[in-house]
Amino acid sequence: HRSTAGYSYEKYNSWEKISEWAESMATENPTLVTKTQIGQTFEGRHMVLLKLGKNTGFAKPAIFMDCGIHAREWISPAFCQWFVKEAVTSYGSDPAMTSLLNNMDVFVLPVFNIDGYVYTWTRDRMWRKTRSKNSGTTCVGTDPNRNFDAGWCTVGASKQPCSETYCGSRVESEIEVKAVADFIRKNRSIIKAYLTIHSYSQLLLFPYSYTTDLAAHHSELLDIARSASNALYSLYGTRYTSGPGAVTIYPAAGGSDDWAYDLGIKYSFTFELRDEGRFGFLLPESQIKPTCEETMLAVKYIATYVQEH
Ligand code: ING
Ligand code: ZN
Repeated sequence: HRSTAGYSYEKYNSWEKISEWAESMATENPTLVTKTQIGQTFEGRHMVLLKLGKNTGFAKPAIFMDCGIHAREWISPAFCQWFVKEAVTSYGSDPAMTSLLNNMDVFVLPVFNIDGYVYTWTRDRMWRKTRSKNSGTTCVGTDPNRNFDAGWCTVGASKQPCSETYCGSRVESEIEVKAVADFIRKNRSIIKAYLTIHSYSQLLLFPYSYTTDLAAHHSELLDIARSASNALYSLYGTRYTSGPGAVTIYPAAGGSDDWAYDLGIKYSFTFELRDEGRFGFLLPESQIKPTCEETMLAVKYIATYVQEH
């Protein structure tokens, strides 16, 4: 009897709920939503990926968006769920969403670090990393956003397994990171944009974070980020800062956006959603709706831009 009717987009949902929701989304919207698996987590959970887009019978350019790389950033998976809901409910009535899904596919990974997310629900609300075992220590987990092949472990990352920013034993040591990287590599010719959703700090970041060198497309990316932030601001006046990661937040190597950019995906952005620290990772459920509504405007701005370029 599983159905998405009555699903709570304004609450934080457990992985069990999200996983059943993803299944129902696909079965209830067969012409718009396809569910696939890109791999398994360290603890054996299926990594669910939703492909949103009107079936045209030919390959379309695509956008890849992931949520929940970091376990405790609960507003992030909430946004991916919100985005999928908005896609299926506004397709056919909202011109921007209709055009987007007619002309492109949007791959949505609702929770990247599922084992970590489950751990924040059951054991430690402030857990950040994966839940993989490390040899020679009882400390668990690697920071998945330090585990990508982008200046790996050179700056803003630690070689100590007990650190919150442990870069892992090698590039893509994390099975979840390998699954995402493999999927993006396999689809690199069609993926035009990579969006990764974190919290918190209200930032719209783009490469680079592993170096203070400016990206080749710095001014275009800055223009897009500023315009997307303006769109977001227009709804509730929430202020975002835009810029390259290294100088806007802190230098950090091994991040997914830098890796995607160096792979050739020009439109690569990291969102840091609400708030600025009052509640931090413990953003109240009352803020899910406004946060997701305003973030939709920024994501749709970027998606429309990418569609037109
Ligand atoms: N912030 C990101 C982090 O992984 C970041 C910032 C973005 C680093 C892009 C590297 C690349 O630390 C949070 N809140 O996780
Ligand atoms: Zn994060």
